[in-house]
Amino acid sequence: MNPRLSMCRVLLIACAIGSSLLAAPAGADFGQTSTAPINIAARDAIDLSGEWRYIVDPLKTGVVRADSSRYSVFRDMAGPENPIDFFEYNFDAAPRMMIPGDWNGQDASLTWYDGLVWFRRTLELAEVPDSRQLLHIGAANYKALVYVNGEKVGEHEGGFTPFAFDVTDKLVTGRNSIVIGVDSEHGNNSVPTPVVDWKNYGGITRPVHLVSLPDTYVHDYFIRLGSDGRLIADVRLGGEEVDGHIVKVTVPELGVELRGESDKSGNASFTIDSPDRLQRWSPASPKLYEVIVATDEDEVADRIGFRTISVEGSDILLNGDRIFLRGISIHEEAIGATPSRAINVERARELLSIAKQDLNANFVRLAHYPHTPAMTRMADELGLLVWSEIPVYWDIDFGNADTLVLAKKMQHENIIRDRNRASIMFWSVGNETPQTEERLAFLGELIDDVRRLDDTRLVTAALHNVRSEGGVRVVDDPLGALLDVVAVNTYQGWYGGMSLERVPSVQWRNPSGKPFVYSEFGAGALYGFQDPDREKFSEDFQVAYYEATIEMVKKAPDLAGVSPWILKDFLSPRRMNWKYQEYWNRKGLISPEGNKKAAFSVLRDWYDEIALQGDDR
Ligand code: GCB
Repeated sequence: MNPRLSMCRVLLIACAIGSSLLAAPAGADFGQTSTAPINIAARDAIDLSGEWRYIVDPLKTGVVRADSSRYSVFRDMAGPENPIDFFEYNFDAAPRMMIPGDWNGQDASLTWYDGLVWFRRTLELAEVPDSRQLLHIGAANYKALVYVNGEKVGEHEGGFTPFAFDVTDKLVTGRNSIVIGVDSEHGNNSVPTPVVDWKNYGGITRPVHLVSLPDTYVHDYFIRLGSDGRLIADVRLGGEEVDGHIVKVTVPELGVELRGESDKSGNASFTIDSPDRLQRWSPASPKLYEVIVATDEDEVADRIGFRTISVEGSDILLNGDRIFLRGISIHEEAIGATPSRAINVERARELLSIAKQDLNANFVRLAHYPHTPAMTRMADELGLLVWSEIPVYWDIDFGNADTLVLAKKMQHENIIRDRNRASIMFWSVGNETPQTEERLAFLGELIDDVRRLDDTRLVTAALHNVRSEGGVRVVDDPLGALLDVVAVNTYQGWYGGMSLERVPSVQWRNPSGKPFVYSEFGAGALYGFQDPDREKFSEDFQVAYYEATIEMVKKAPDLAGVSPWILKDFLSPRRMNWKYQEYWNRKGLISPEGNKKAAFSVLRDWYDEIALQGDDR
């Protein structure tokens, strides 16, 4: 046996994780002040997926008249057993829709509905469980009000991250009513604001579970290679009396068994030399290991890959070797003429396989908000590096302290949920934000938080403030100084008057000396529209655009990768040109139904060429 491994078998003394953001969750309100336990799919849980009754409440009467039994939808009282004169709602008579799912694609009258919908699911319990019960919601866009048996258990703001509430003392033997009011409306202080270039799908878009947990349980963990290549495991317990529990982290295939005791805050930390036979994760070889995190009362199994990510000058290094990112941007929207926001494992495999196999990509930008764990886990499995982003998009209310709290919370929830995913390379703090002092201070705080929560990945943001100096495009947004990687979106030849002939000769300068990525470029094309004269929106134009832009980007100094915009056409109400768009942003390389446009192979050919040069590690 490897002597280092045998050393791993000794009892290791636990130490605190030591971050204020990782406050002990004992008895916490998971919704607003902390994060939900991670890796719900691996827990003992009742999956509440399936048909839920729904009531559309356009005037938000259930909220405005919450004190009236006639109107308080969330109480779910309408029925013969409650004989008041009458109720203004009745779940038993209401239509049903599938959860997880957005309402827009399931009820034609709700295609563009933006407002409040109440959902109800009943649950028969033969007896009240004697263990701790958490109601866990993968995501609900945008605000959620959660009730169990008529009592409010909490609320959550933010459409793309998980939240959970302890409902142990709300459950009863027999029939239980779970009501979730979801309001998709955004305001000027929300993140994002109402003005975005994608469809604002409403509803409970990710799974809902009733999770059974022991009194003291594994709340979250972060198991990774540190920048020095050592194996680090931080475990945090939640629940009661978190002090003094045996905590074990095992990686059976590597013979690693770490054992320690939790401290007063429920934290246990371990660091060991990596076993020699550890195979590192990479796009070319996406090796995942079974990892088991256990205490004397709880056990959670995960599949985790190990790799290092760093920067050296203008290069991005994966496992110490330079990598060029052959990427593509993706929205969370399924393939199909009436798409859905709800992406399950099959849909994730479908989208990401097109990127990995058909396009020969090694990188995906999951724009512009945290995608479902089905996507990030699939990226782990298929071998795709990931850009993960929060919806700090365009001009949000950067001067508003509450908006900052909200953005921090979203980022915190996203990072805690996904920081065990080897695929994630970048945490992005925003997209195309204005160059102001307020924005710099706001994003500066988010960047500090990322570094506190995860020092094993790179911080970036998609910039768009570019200065022209003697015809050269200079990317010197002051935000670049705070980032590890400078990324920029560019649409010359599509927006603005520049002809495609000029595009290849456009020069760029990146004064930061840091790695430089084109986080977007693209042009619209209606699948099947051919035009030798290359009218905009023809496939021929898109081909010429990609050829010209690839020529331009190839010459960019310090180029570390690209993620053109975008894999698939996606719905966006801003796209109202009925000749070509019909509410679709047509910059996809595939049509809504998944048909490849001609430009797909232009990008694929370039990626094949790069991969042949040996940049695929
Ligand atoms: C951008 C935005 C992206 C839009 C895209 C477009 O710069 O980041 O969200 O969808 O341009 O198509 O205009």
